[in-house]
Amino acid sequence: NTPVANQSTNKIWKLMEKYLPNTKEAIQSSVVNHVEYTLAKTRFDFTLLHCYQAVSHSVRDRLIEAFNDTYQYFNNKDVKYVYYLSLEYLIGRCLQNALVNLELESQYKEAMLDMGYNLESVYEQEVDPALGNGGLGRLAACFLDSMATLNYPAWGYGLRYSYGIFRQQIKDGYQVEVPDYWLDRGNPWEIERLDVNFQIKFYGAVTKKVQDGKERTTWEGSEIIVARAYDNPAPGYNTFNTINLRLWRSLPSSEFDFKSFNQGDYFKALESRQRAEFITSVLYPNDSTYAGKELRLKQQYLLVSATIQDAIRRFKKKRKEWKEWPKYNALQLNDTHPALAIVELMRILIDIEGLEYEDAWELVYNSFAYTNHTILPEALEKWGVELLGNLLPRHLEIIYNINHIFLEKISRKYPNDWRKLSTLSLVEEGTHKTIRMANLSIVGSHAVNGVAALHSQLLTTTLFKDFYELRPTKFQNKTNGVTPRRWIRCANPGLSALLNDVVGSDDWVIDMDILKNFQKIADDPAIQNRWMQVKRQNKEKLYWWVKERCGVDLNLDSLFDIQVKRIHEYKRQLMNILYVIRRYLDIKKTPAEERRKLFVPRSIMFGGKAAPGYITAKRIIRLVNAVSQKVNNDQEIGDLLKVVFLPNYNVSNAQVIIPASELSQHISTAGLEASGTSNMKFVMNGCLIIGTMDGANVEIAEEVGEENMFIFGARVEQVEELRNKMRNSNYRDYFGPRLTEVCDAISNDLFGYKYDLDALLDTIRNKNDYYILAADFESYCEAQQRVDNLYKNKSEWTKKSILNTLRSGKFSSDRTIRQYAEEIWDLEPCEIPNPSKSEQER
Ligand code: AZC
Repeated sequence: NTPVANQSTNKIWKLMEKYLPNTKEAIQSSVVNHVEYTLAKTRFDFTLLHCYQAVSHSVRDRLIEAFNDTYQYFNNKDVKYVYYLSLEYLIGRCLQNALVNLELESQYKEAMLDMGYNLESVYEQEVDPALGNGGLGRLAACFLDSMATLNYPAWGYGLRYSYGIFRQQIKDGYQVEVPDYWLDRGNPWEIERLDVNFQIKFYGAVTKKVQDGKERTTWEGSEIIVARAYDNPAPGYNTFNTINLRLWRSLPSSEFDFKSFNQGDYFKALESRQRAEFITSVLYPNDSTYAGKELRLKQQYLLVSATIQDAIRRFKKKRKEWKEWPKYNALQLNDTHPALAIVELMRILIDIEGLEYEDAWELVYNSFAYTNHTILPEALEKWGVELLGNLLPRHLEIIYNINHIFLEKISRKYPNDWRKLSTLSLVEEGTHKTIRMANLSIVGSHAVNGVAALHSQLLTTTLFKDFYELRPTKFQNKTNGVTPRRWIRCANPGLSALLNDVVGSDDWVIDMDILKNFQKIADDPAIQNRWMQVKRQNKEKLYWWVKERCGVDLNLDSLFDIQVKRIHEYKRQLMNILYVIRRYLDIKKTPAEERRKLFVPRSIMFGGKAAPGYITAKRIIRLVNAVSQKVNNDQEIGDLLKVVFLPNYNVSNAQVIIPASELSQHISTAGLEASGTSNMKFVMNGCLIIGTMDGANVEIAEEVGEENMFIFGARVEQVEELRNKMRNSNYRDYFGPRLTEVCDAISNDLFGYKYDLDALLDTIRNKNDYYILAADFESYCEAQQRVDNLYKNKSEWTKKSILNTLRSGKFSSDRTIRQYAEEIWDLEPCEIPNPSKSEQER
């Protein structure tokens, strides 16, 4: 007997009404249920990994309740959504973050301890999903946390790569890349949506026909695949709101290669299915150079097309009129990687929905906004017209159309100004004609922003100067931020407890600005002592981490001095390691009995991945390891200086490294680091910065005070002049004696690897020093001397450390996201009632 539909759904709803209880017994029984029924494990073959999986499933059940309620609520309230489009998300481990944000960490700790498990070691079982390269991907993850915490109706959209960024191993001092198949133990956090699939087309032909006196264009793709949704709940803190990171996976479509199949070529047919799966197989491991490969373009289009189709479906369910689109949808482009979304929405509106071109453009323009993350020319995406036109013929046509109309306006405004026309054009002419994705993103967006004040200013005066002059009001700044939930509350429990005591509550976790009110504690000796104890415990944790992975015994009393970030010439890890050599030579020259008086013991650590094809970056890693080997084994030096390369820098390692660090290096050539975000994490964790006036360092100096940092080096305005000066001289003139001695030591084979290292030095010799390392070297050495001097005074150092944390409020991503919501997205928060706070049923 089939039940009457209504009756059966009513019954289901009744049964679903209750939320899972969070008593110790309820938590334990839910974990045990998952052990038995989800994992099908017995007590005889049960490991710590299974424990992690069962706990995660139990936490996920709770996330799902919040997650479903959140979108149901948004839907009922008929809110405006923001869609955050990004090819990268470095979300890091999920278990602890979910427990902290659901405010269930202590309950789970107790429940697990009672069953004989230490929750900390359960956390360690989780793989770190690394679906991004660096700053841009981690920023997207911090933004999700803030959007959920601030109750904004938001969706994150990205790709579910099977292989994240490679795992870095160090063999013989060289970087070796190992594929990161992160899904091999399953992923308890994701929800596969078997019923959310969209068709994605590639290649094929465009046809035009006249219908009712109107030209109609259609595009038939010749390769059709499917994008399937995988949902990843992102819980807010101190709220029941939980939002979704929807990641697309490519799959073959059901209409797979029938021709081969019917011709009896079974294996050829299967091969074409596998090609479809390959699209979301691997993340491109380039941080700041653009790949130019067809597969990458396919990835970008897949994200864009599936996301736009999903957003349109959601919009249409409410049966709104098209003109209401911008009122209900904001789309944010995380760099130009998803810029084709502009064109895809145009295509659907014109070709499928039948809108007039101008009407479609208005909807697109008013809903899109674009964030730029770098002014490095090698990172700017330019797709070859041939490649693009072959893969997406209709999109190329639309781009030409957009450009045509745009350039017509320009030539009316600036008659005969060919320079303007050619720089503003979406098309770069030449033997190899390309489409400039940044120009497309600017023209198609109502707002364009940089990621720190200095960077945004440079955009309007250099890279996008002509666009700025055309429409100054379009350009904005949104200084980056990081989430204090992951970067203090999860990563630094000792500091969190201390801040709770100082503030008298944990309100700072959602309102970092209140820390400013407690600055007088910086002078309090009792607080200073506790502060030092917390740092010491964090240093001990890193000590063991380093001992286990690098086999080096660090001196816990030494200054922990750290530079962790992608390896790039503009970030100048090379300057750091050359200074380390300088220090080494100076110590050696000093009589043994005076060394400890003159030099503060230091443990200098480097970490970061080099793009696999970036030879100079790889040589920098080689140099660090060569120096490390020499210095660490020099009996004369002992624990006065240790140098370590920390392998495989990623989010979960950062959570150990950052809280343990005392000095952190952000020493890019002025003007080249758009913002930096780890600088913010270090400051929050009471770490002093040695840095240039670049990116967000400038604003950090404004907030914490230059006197609480070690600022050095040329300012942006001086860089070009210094380069010119170099062009007219021999490197022996602009190197100065201290740097010359260091380079000579390397060339004289003090560290071995002469071939590699000489090639590396050539990047700064012979007028090549584009990153003005030599010009900044002396001032860097002086700043390092100031570091030593201050470290000798523990109380002064600690005072500055405390002030760094208390004055870091601006750099919470909550502040950043509020600004995006108010100044770009025009988005209101929508908080769903919290059942745990009001005993209600669903
Ligand atoms: C980075 C910038 O290099 C970094 O300065 C910034 O903090 C970060 O974005 C977040 O805005 N850029 C990238 O990771 N990648 C590209 C292509 O810019």
